[in-house]
Amino acid sequence: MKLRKLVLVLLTLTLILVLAGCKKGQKTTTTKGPDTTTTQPQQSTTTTGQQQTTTTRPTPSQPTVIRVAIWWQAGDDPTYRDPATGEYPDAMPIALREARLQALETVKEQLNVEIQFVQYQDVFQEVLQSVLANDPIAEIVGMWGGSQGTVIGQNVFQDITEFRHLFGDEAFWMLGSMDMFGKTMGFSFQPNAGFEYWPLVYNITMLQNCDELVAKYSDDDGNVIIPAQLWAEDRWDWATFKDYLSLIKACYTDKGRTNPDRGRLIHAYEEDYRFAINSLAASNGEYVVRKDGTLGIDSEGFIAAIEFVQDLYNSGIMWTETYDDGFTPGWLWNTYNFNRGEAVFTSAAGWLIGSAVDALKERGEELGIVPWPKGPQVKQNPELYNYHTVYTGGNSFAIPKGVPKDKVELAIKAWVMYMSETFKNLGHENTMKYIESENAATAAKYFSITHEVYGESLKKAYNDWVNAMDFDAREMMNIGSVDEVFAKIVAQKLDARTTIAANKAKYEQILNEMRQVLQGSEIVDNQPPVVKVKDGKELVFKVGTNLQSDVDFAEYLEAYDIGQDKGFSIADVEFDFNAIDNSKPNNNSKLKAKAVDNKGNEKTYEFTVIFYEESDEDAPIIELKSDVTTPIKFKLDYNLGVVNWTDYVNVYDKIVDADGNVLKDNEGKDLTFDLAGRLQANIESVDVTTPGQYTVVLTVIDYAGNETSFDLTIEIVLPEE
Ligand SMILES: [Ca+2]
Ligand SMILES: [Ca+2]
Repeated sequence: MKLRKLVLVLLTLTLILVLAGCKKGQKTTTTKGPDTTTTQPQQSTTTTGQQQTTTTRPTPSQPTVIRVAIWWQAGDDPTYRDPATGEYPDAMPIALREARLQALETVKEQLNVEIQFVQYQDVFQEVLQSVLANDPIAEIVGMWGGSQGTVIGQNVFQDITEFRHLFGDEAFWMLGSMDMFGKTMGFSFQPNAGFEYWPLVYNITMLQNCDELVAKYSDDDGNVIIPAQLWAEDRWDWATFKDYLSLIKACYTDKGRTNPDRGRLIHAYEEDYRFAINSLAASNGEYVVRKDGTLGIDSEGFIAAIEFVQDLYNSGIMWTETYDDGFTPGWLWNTYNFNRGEAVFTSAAGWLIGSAVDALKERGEELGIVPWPKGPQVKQNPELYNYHTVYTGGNSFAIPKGVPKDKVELAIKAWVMYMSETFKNLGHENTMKYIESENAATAAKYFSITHEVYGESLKKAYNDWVNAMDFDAREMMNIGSVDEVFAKIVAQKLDARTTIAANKAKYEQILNEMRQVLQGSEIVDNQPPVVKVKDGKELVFKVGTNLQSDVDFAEYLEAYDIGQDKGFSIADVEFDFNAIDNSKPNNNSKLKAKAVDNKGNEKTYEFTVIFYEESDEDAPIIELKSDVTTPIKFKLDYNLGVVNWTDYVNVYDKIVDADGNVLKDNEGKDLTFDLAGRLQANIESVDVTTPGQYTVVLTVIDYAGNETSFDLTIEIVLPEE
């Protein structure tokens, strides 16, 4: 215990020193200015005959490198090439790559900045570790939607409020998606397009086939008036929505009409009510987390949205499929049902809209969209209550602490220029025109925007929906679980007001903690330590080895903390040997290792341990996979060094006991050790620059030391074109 305390004191001291170092480092760099590289005249010497001329002309200084860390280099880095073929991957459309490459050139010419993309493995670990070491992984860090909360909670990013002006007219769209507690914690990855949150959609054909609806909502020619038209006429509000749905219920559900495929009752509105509540609260001008960082779920307007959903649900207008717990909607199930024609309305998962269109088209039906109906608050007081579409931020960028001010400025300028140049290179006058054209393309792709009666209204509906997106920090503040409270209120018919009041404190606490973290300067370690097998080591032991007494795990495993527990080592790991069986050869023993850092971050790792019989004399097996035919073809100049040869062969050893008998499983099949990780390949004889057949010699040694080789025939071929 005393030792533990001493370690803590030492750690704290180290931390103070590190933090002091950070500050000092930052200051020094700031004073130095952005670029300490001096401009040197370039000398070029030309020899012409007997005469020697020396010309001196100034050249620009070395470009400043701005690194952008991302999670998917193949899709976002235009300079990325496949390590095997050296070619550009298919992940990025050719036109986009060219536009981006050209934009990179423009940034270099105009700002003398070279943008470099780096791919991280684990954003939760790497930003924290690198910022603590005062050596951030990049000047700009990209994060996918949903990942931000954990990283923001580490307080590793800078507030870039003072740089907002740099975004200007061309990059206005980047701002707003990471505004929290009055700070600008980051900016958007790409403009809102497509379907960021789940939109309200409906089956136009099923509306047309509903006489009750046509009787009340039809034009002079007797055509049903679709919701997009009602929206365009500013008639689409909660009361109309309910009235409209109840007429659909009357002609489908109440008459017991079923869909042809599964014979299931058709519902007017199948819904994951968690999404409906969020969307209807937004269409009533409310937020889960307001702009000022306060919680909005107990506001009158929010409660009204929950009660409205309860009303729709209790009156049988809305229906949902739930998981076994009886209250959690089955995530995508309502969208699937809608696609099968079992519902007339739903809010569809954004990524399933394409499949919805296809499914409806197959039955000769048509998909419609409409913004969420206006709530009473928004109708009465539009100045005070902002009608909007829920937007939880999507993918975004942030700037880590430790990047000096001048470099932050340069990084933002360079990125803004890179993005707007890319849009221009794609043939758009400016970013606004690009966004308009993207939205027009989306509307045209999914909806009948050329329909002579309601085409225009569908176009407007999609545009109004996508353009009304407004950031709600609920996801980034880690309080997305409030959805489960909403679900319970609806499914279990609870009182909205009292249930929200009873649950409010815990969400407020999460928000307050986040607020305190972001208001302070301290970096927060929210990551558990890592325990992993050392490079080149395997947890492989002879039968009978006692792991507890005979094995020094420091030889096999490494352990370190992600974050501030610098003293954490393998000695701090708690092992659990209960799932170890050393009595016979096997590959299903499990070693559990619990690691807790000095901040209480905890993680339990599980490693598979192998026990083998040392008397095994049977050679291991390398065999061609059943679907592989030789020679295996590789293109000229292919980098064979990156080939995973186990894609082509199975590599294993039969598990034998002390008597040499192969062990079998319950079904009588041979038990085997997977030796894929031990496969060696000798490619020395292959000349990838010359077409022809070659032999790659594959070798593996089993745990007892028996060796097997396999000659794999490959062929180097000319590219087809
Ligand atoms: Ca930690
Ligand atoms: Ca063997």
